[in-house]
Amino acid sequence: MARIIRIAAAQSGPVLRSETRVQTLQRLISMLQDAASAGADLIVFTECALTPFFSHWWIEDEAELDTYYEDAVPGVTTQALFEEAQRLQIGVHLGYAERCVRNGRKRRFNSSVLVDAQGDVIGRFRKIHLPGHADHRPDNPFQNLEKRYFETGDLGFPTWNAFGGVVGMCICNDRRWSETYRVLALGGAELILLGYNTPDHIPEHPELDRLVNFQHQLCMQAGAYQNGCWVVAVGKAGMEEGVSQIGLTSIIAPSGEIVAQSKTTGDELIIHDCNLDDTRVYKEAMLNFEKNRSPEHYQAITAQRGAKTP
Ligand code: CDV
Repeated sequence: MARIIRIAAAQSGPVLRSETRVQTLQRLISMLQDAASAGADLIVFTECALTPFFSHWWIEDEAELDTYYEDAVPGVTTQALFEEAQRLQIGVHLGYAERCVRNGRKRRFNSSVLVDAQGDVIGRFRKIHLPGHADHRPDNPFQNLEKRYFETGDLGFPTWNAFGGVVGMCICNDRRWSETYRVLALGGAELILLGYNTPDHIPEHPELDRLVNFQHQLCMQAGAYQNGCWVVAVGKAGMEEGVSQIGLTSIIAPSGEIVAQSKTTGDELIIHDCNLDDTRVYKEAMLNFEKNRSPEHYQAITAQRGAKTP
């Protein structure tokens, strides 16, 4: 029997600072209900879906910064969402800013959680490739302070048996790095879920403006094809607190083709039946890792050139 999973990619329009968590959650619940009505097995929300992307502005006050993080997901703040998902029997991928205490030290991560249709947590991921800077750049039209507000993820790139296949996660900038897909695919990933907040302009590099949409798609289409995976990428869209975010939420087949894409800059669902068996022609033939990769040779070349890590 074909392993088809109906996936709803739930793009978020702008989330303003004036919006309450309850209001934002209600927007997500509304998309969840629409996804369930359309028969989706899984809904995928974006990076830091519960708040505006606060890395875009400088926050000095610790108490104010804390208001953007969650101590537990699922937890009190997100209870209504996960209860509704369980009632509707639909899995959930949700990105959020995570705060936790380890050995008496407060730690902050840019995280995502994957929950099954019964409401059980399948797995968690913490973003590894943190873009931006840790210093205040008041001359820029907006900041990109992920290096200040988050630590590098410490969970690696795990994969899980879920939804009839093998699933992995990454977050936003992780999608630009080939090793993200390769490590996940070496772990058997057939489906990669990710959320992102991508502005259409990087203050330090205006010369890249014209390429933003192209490169957003390029890295994911290549990652999907070169690793024989489905990639479901869900964005924030529209003008959020002075930052224009690209949207372009996409579902990408293992062929590298974009099979569904958002058209608006607001809350929008795109839905596709992802056949996990479409990965086979790549994983078992053209891009069969076992038969065709030669990691021992990559090592040798790396050593010759004095590079750090293969
Ligand atoms: N949230 C992100 O990781 N955004 C980056 C931007 C800053 C380039 C991205 O890779 O889309």
